[in-house]
Amino acid sequence: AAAPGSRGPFTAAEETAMRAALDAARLGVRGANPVVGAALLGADGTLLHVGHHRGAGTEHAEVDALRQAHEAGTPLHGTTMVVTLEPCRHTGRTGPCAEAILAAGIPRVVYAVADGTETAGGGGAFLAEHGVSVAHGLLEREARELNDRWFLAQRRRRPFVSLKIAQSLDGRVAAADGTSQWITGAPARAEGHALRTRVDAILMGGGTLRLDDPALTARAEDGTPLARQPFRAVMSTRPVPDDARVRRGVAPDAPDDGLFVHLPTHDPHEALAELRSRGVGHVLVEGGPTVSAAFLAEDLVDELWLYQAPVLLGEGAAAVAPLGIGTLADARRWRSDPVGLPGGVPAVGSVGEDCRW
Ligand code: AOF
Ligand code: ZN
Repeated sequence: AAAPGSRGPFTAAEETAMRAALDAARLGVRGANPVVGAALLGADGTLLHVGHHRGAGTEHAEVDALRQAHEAGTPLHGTTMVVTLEPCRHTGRTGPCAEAILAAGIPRVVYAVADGTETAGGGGAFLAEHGVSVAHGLLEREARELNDRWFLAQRRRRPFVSLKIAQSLDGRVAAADGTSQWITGAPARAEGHALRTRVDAILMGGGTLRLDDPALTARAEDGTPLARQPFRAVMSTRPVPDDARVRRGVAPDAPDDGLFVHLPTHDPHEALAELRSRGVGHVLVEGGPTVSAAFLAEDLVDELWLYQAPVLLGEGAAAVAPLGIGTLADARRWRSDPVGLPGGVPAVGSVGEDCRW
């Protein structure tokens, strides 16, 4: 269906407000939900309030801006709501924003990019049908880039998949006797925890579970658990032992914090479908050679974070189990995107899809 309303023209004040909304959106946490910013623009072109969405389960950007206006007693007649994503039209964990905007009596809405989801889309049409002046497409490219992972996950109807591998110079993730802690240095491990805070779920396989018994929690450099914890998923057809650390989460005395997920399958598609049904928009696979190979073989890796330490391990396990690639013509090629870690440690974040962090 054609997008509702017009594609402009836009005033200079609307463009300034959209830039402010984009900046505000960047303050949000990327995850199951997109990052979104919303700016309320006065009739005379002054920027009145700027709100943003703080992550899944919290109020939407438009609601944040409306709440600020309410608290400040700002009159809303003649104002324009400028938002980086089409206002939602559903009642999920929050919302619907389109109805809140209509109820507030705001006469004009400008958004950058459409929300194409079945659940939340259609807010623009709803507003236009109810007599609100709706325009879209202002700074659309910037707004799309801001949520490129989220848009990709929507198109694929599965969570965005990042694969993390910490390996030796010779592509091993453990020594011959199975010892693996630690191959990379402290800066790479700190970066790994920063990655964990940005995803909705971390996934490992049964092999890694039995070998390393990882907790899969997100922690600060000093070891304290971070406020936002991802799901901890184990993909294995075998039972997960009752005393596995992954079951206990950040509080060892709380046996079940609701974040542990057992995925009793070897099929990564099935695993992703189950995670998606729990609202996971971005999963980090930190799973060991078998799980890494399972996702790579099915072309399910959107992004690879490769940490390569200057160490040789010789006979240890290869980072990725055999993929059945027999000749160079069948090699999987990636676009490499070098990034520097704090402390000058080089790493390579190779991005398989055409999108950036
Ligand atoms: C908006 N404004 O700030 C955001 C929107 O689970 P919920 O209720 O938070 O809804 C999430 C969906 O709403 C999300 O998948 C996306 O389609 C939309 N996000 N919409 O109007 C916002 N974050
Ligand atoms: Zn909303």
